[in-house]
Amino acid sequence: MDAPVRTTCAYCGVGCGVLARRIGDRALEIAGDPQHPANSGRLCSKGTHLGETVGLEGRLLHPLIGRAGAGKRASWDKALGLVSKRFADTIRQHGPDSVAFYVSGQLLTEDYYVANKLMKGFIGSANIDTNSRLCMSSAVAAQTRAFGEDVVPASYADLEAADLLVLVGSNTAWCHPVLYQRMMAAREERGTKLVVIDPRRTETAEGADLHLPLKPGSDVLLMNGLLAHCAREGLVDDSVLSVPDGFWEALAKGHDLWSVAKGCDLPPADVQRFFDLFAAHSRTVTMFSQGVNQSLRGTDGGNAILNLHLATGRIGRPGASPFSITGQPNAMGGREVGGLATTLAAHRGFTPDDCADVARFWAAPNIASKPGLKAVDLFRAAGEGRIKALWIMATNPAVSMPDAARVREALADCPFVVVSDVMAETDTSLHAHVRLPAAAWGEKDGTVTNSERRISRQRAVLPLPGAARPDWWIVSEVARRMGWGDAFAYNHPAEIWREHARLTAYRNAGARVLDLGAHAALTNRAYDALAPVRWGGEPFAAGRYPTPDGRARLVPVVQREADAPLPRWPMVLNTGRYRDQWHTMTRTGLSPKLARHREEPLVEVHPDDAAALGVADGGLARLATPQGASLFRVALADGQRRGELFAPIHWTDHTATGGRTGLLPRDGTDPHSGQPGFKQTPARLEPVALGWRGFLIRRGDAPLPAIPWAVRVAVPGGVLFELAGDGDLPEASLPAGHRMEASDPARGTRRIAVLQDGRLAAALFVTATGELPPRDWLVAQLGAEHGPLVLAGRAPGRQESRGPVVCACLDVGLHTIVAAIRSQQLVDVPAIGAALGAGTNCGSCRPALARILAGQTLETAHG
Ligand SMILES: Nc1nc2c(c(=O)[nH]1)N[C@H]1C(S)=C(S)[C@@H](COP(=O)(O)OP(=O)(O)OC[C@H]3O[C@@H](n4cnc5c(=O)[nH]c(N)nc54)[C@H](O)[C@@H]3O)O[C@H]1N2
Ligand SMILES: Nc1nc2c(c(=O)[nH]1)N[C@H]1C(S)=C(S)[C@@H](COP(=O)(O)OP(=O)(O)OC[C@H]3O[C@@H](n4cnc5c(=O)[nH]c(N)nc54)[C@H](O)[C@@H]3O)O[C@H]1N2
Ligand code: SF4
Ligand SMILES: [Mo]
Repeated sequence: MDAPVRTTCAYCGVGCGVLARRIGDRALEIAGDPQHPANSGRLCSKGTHLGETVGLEGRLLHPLIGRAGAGKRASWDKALGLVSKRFADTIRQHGPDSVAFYVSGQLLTEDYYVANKLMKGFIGSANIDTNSRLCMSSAVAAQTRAFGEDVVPASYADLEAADLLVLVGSNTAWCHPVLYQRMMAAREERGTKLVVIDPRRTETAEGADLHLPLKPGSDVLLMNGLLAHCAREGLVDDSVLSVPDGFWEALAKGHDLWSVAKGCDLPPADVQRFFDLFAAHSRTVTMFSQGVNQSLRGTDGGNAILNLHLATGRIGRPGASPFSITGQPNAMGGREVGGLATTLAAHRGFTPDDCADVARFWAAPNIASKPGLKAVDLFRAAGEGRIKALWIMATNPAVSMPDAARVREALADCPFVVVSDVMAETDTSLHAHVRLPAAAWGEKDGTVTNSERRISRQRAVLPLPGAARPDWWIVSEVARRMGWGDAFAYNHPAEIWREHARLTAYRNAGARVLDLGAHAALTNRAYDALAPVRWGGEPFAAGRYPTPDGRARLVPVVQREADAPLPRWPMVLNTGRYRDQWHTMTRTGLSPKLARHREEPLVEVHPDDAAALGVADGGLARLATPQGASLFRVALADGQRRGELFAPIHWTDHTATGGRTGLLPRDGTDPHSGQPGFKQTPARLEPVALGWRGFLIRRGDAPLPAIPWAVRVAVPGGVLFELAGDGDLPEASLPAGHRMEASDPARGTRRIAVLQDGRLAAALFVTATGELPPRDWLVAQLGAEHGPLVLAGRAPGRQESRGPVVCACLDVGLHTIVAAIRSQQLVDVPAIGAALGAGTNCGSCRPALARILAGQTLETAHG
C-alpha cells in the first residue's frame, strides 16, 4: 500500500491538512493530518468525503475545440496554438485592454502568479480579475483603507484565546466547520462568550449566547453604535491612530442605543447586552464573512468593524483581533500574487514606483499602469463587445456571477472564450470555444494560503489522467507561444514559488508586511518538504502599520439608508451555502454521502409569510426577482425574518431545472470594492401547483429530464432524480430492459421498474395526490435481483424510514435520532454519539444534533 501523502483540503479557507493514501487506481483513503496546525487531525464532512470526488466521471481529459456539442478533441499543441494566436491577434487589432482573464481562489499560488504575470507584465493590461471579487474584495478594500495593506491581522489561536467571539455574517458551523469546532472546544474550556449577528437563525446562531437577527444590510449602524457606546464608556484610545477631523463628533450623532436598535430592527435589550458583553471582554475577536462583504455597503461594513477594534486597542494582542475569514482554499494566495484587477502584484498597487519596480523585476515589456476591469464590469464589457477574448480558469461564472443570465449572454456573444476546468461540462464551458483540461485536486502540486496567512503545500497523490495538465503549465505554454518563452520557462512549481517569494521581497525593506524573502532560495527538495508556515507573524503587535506615517487609520463610515422596497418585489432574497455542498457542485455533487444532507434546493420562508402567500411546506414555489425566476422546494423556517427568503447557491443547469439561484441576484456592487451585494435582492414568491411529483432512480448516469422540477442527486452506483411536472412522465430517462408497471388511477399513481438480466436497473414512481415511498430502500436495490414486488417500493414487512440524513458520515437519519432520544432518554450530543454514532466522526452535524435535542426538550416541556 502507498504511504499517505500530506496535502491540504480542496475546499474552504480553513486550509485543513489532509493525509491522502492512494488505494488502487483512482481511490483515496482520507484522514485529517494530526500535525497540521489548522486542524490537528480534524476534518469536516466535505473534507472527510474528498475520496468520493476523485473519480473520472465527468472529467475533461483532453483539450476540446469548438463550442459545446460541437467540441472536438484536439492535441495540446493545436489548442495552445489557437489560444495564443487568437489572444495575440485580438491584442494586435484592438489593444491589450480588449482581452481578459477571469480566475479563481481555487487556483494554486503558482498558477495564479503565472496568469497575473502574463496579463499585467506582458500582455500589458490589468484585465485579470478573480472570483475573490465576489467574495473578499470588500474586506481587501477595508483592510487597505485601515492598515495601508491587505493584511488579515488574526490567527486561529486568537479564536481560542478570546473571551468573546463575535461572528458577523458568518455561518461558521457550515462554512468553516473545523474552525467552528475549534471555537466550540475553546468555549467548553474557558467559557468564551459567543455572539452571532445574522438575519437568519443559522445553526451557528443556535449555539450562541446571543443572536442578533438584524435587518439585512444594517451592520454599519450596529458597529458604529457599539463604537459610540465604547466612546461613551471611556473604552477608546485613539492616540496612536490617524483620526480624520470630526470623526468622533459625527459618530456621537444618531448612535444612541434606541436609534441603533430601531435602525437594525433589534430589541434594545439585546443590543444593550451585546454592547455590555463587548465592553466587558477586551479579548474579543470579531470574525466576519459574506454577510458583511456581499453587501452594497460591504467595505464600510468591514471598516466599521476595523474601527471598533483599532479604537478599543483590540488588535495585535493574543485573543483580540478583527478577522476577515477567507472562503476559498487559496483566496489569500490570490491576493498575495495580485490576482485582483485592482492590485498589481505582491501587495503592490499601480503607483509609478510600483509599476517600475515590478516591470524591472519581471523584465516586463508591457507593464500595466492602471487597474483593470472588476468582475461585474468585466462581464459587462464582454456583453458590450469591448472584451473580445476571455480566458476563464477554475470558476463557473455562468452560475456564480450575479444576474447570471446576463453573464451567459455576454459569454455567448464574446468572439473567443477559453475555459480551463477539470470538468467537461459546466454551465460556463458550454460557451467555450476552447476547453482546456486542468489537473484537479489530488493531482496538482503547489501552495495555498489559508485564512490565517498559513502557507501549506498541496501535493499530488494521483497521476494526471488523460491529457490533463496543471494550470501553471497551461498558462506558461500560451505565454511561450505568444513570444515570451524566456519569462515563462518554468519546469516545476518550485521555480515559480521562488520567483514569487523574491518579488515580495524586492525593494520591500519593511514597506509591505508580505515578504516571503526567506523562501527565495528554497531548493526543490525543501519546497517539496515545506511544512505549513505563516507569513507576517503577528504583524501589528508593535502597533506599526504599513501606512506612510506608520499609523492605522480610522475610516469614517455611515450607514446608508436601505433602498425603499419595490412595489412588485416586497421581499428580500438572501443567498448562501449548505453544509455539505461546495459552490456549483462540480466536485461535491459527485458524492452520494454529501448529497444526503440537503438533496434539493430549498427556499426558506417564515411560516407566517408562507401562510400569507399560500405556499406550503414541501410544495413548490416560484421565486422571482427583476433579473429572473426559478422554481424552488419550499421549506418553512421560523429562523427566517418576516419578509426575507433564503436560497442556496449550489444548483446549476447540470444539476437541476429549478433552484437556479444564480439567475436571481442583481448586479449592483459596493462602490469601493466592486463586490456584488449578493445577500439582498428584492424578490417575490408565488405558489406553483404541478400535476404530479415523483422520483426516478437508475444505474449509471442520464441527462437531466427537461421538466419543470428535476433535481439530480448522487446515489451509490447511479443517480436519483427528484421530479415534478404537469404533462408526460420522463420515460425517456429510463434505460431499455424488461418493464414492469403498476398504477392506481384513483390517486394518479404510476410505478415503473426496469430489470436488466433480472436485476433492478431503474425505477420511476410518480403520484398526483398519494404518498411516495422513501428512496433509500429502492436505491439500495439497484443491481439486485428482483421481481414485481419491487414495485411496492419498500422492503417486505413494516419498516420505519430513518428520515432525512443528519450525520452524513455514519448515515444516521432524523427519525432514528428522535426515536433514540425518546426511547433512551438521551440528554446531550455525546449521548447521541454513544447511542448511534452520529456526530462522532467529522462532527459537522453536532450543531444539528444540538438543535434536534433542543426541539425534543421543548416538546417534552410543552407536553
Ligand atoms: N459548505 C460550504 N462551505 C463553504 C463554501 C461552500 O460553498 N460550502 N464556500 C466557501 C466560500 S468561497 C466562502 S466565501 C465562505 C462563505 O462563508 P459564509 O460567509 O459563512 O457563508 P454564506 O452562507 O455565504 O453567508 C453567511 C451568512 O451571512 C448572512 N447574512 C446575509 N445578509 C446579512 C447581513 O446583512 N448582515 C449580516 N451580519 N449577515 C448577513 C446569511 O444569512 C448567512 O447565514 O464559505 C466557504 N465554505
Ligand atoms: N448568489 C450568490 N452567488 C455567489 C455567492 C453567494 O453567496 N451568493 N458567493 C460567491 C463566492 S463567495 C464565490 S467564492 C463564488 C464561487 O463560485 P465559482 O468559483 O464559480 O464556483 P465553483 O463551483 O467553485 O467553480 C470552480 C470551477 O473550477 C473548477 N475547478 C476545480 N479545480 C480546478 C483546478 O484545479 N483548475 C481548474 N482550471 N479548474 C478547477 C470546478 O470544476 C468548477 O467548475 O460564488 C459567488 N457567487
Ligand atoms: S473545514 Fe472542511 S472544507 Fe474546510 S478545509 Fe477543513 S476539511 Fe476542508
Ligand atoms: Mo467565496
